[in-house]
Amino acid sequence: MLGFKALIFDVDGTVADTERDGHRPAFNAAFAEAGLDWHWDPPLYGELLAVTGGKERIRFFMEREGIQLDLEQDADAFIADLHRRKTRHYLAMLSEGAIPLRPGVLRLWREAREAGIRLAIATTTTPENVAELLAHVGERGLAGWFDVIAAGDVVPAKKPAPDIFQLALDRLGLAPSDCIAFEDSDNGARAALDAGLRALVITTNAYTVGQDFGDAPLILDQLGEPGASPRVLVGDLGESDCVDLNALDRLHRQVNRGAEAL
Ligand code: XBP
Ligand code: MG
Repeated sequence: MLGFKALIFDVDGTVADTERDGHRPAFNAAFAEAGLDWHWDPPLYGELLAVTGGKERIRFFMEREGIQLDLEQDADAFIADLHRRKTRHYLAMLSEGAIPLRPGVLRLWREAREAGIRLAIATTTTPENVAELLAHVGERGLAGWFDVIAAGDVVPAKKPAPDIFQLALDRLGLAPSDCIAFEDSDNGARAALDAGLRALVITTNAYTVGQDFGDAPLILDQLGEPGASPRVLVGDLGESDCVDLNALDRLHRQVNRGAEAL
């Protein structure tokens, strides 16, 4: 009997490597379409990823570059328009199946579903981005596997605030100790841990490797597949050779037994 009831996944960088070759070119296409000479190359985008949320990231860029709008221009409206353009470009990329799921993600979702473990998403990106990604990764009806998709502007504060994970827990009707969270970044790890999700799995990517993931008990370079083991940076998988339900149950018991021992 597995000791946990739900898996809660971040999206960008966790279930798919969306940032460098997805969101970033979509931002640049929006800037060009709006007649702006802004260009976010991969290193600059990596710095801007310190701020979650596309609209917040644009504002952060403008402030750090000292970009001033004309007096009659409303900054919120200007940013919202750029972000709508960006989302349109990003959705177009997703609709062409441009961005696959990371290794092990669909396998783990299938295993969880077969075992009666509930699935949820807690992400900073927009709900339509999540729906379009899930609709084009080769598994029909995938969005329907999720009991909860908590995404975007539905909470007052984005990651590293815990709000979106708290909303997912509320909508699941579960306690943090019933769940295991999956993230890729320092902001995401902070958000999950501050929501009480101590059973936290980090899968790093080129932008996040080396970041501070707090007390995350399991940090790897991917979830892996049977016969294609991930590189484990913190923690261990026990008898498993990839992140499967047995490895997750072991992690969940370790974290919660530790909590009981406190
Ligand atoms: C990552 C984010 C998002 C994306 C861009 O979200 O911070 O803002 O970078 O998407 P997460 P939007 O890791 O929580 O999935 O432009 O739609 O915000
Ligand atoms: Mg992420």
